[in-house]
Amino acid sequence: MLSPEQISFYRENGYLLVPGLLTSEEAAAYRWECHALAERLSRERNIDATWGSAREAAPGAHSTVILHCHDAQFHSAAFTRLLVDPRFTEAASKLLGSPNVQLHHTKMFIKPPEKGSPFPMHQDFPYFPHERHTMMAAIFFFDDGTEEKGCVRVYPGSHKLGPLEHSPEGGWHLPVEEYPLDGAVSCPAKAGDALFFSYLTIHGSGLNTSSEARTTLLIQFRDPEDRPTQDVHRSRGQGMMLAGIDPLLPLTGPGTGP
Ligand SMILES: O=C(O)CCC(=O)C(=O)O
Repeated sequence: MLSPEQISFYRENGYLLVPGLLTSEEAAAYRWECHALAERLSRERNIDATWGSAREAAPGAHSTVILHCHDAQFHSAAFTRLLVDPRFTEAASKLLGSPNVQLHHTKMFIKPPEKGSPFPMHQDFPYFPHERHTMMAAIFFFDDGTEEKGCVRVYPGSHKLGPLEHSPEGGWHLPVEEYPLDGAVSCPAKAGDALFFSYLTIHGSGLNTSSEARTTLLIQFRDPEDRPTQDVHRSRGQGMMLAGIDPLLPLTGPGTGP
């Protein structure tokens, strides 16, 4: 359960690190699932998802890699269980301010040792704009996300700025001179922690220069009554209810026909 102080911190700053949402044993089991998945996928194709703009944003980022899998719950049931884990859905519901929590998509990321790619600072808004801006992310850390491993960084309170203009080149990102990685607040995390943030919160992350991988799953979710303003970023499983109900579905969706 989140405390009133944690909820008001989130409202004020646009992000919240929840320590120990999973046990270290659970985090280790999810970490194993992620690495096994990356290995299966890498046998078939290149799963590097380094942004073109990341190569300009961080010195030394020219030959870096970030292993990625979208919609991880379609590859392993372990992730399906995490999506509906009440420790996650209760926190998500409290921060959304709605009993109803709807899945948008998931992304697994592994920043490999010594060469894990950074993410330039950005809002997630331009990727999937919505009417009421309820969209949020929770990043689960399955091993420690230290500064050296390229932890997530945020500009606290930036969610109050509203949608900002981004450059679409090499991944939607903000001007590097205006929003440098170094100017943001680091959010180091331990295995089992979860970092929640609004899709308007300016965030990014640094290079992994350590000798260990950084392994995470990002769950993107929203209030189901908040509708997209553009038909973009459709994902498998999008619309699945993680908590509560979808009050709009009886009007528009499956189950309404003969
Ligand atoms: O995992 C990270 O370091 C940041 C991920 C991110 O910024 C994103 O997926 O939008």
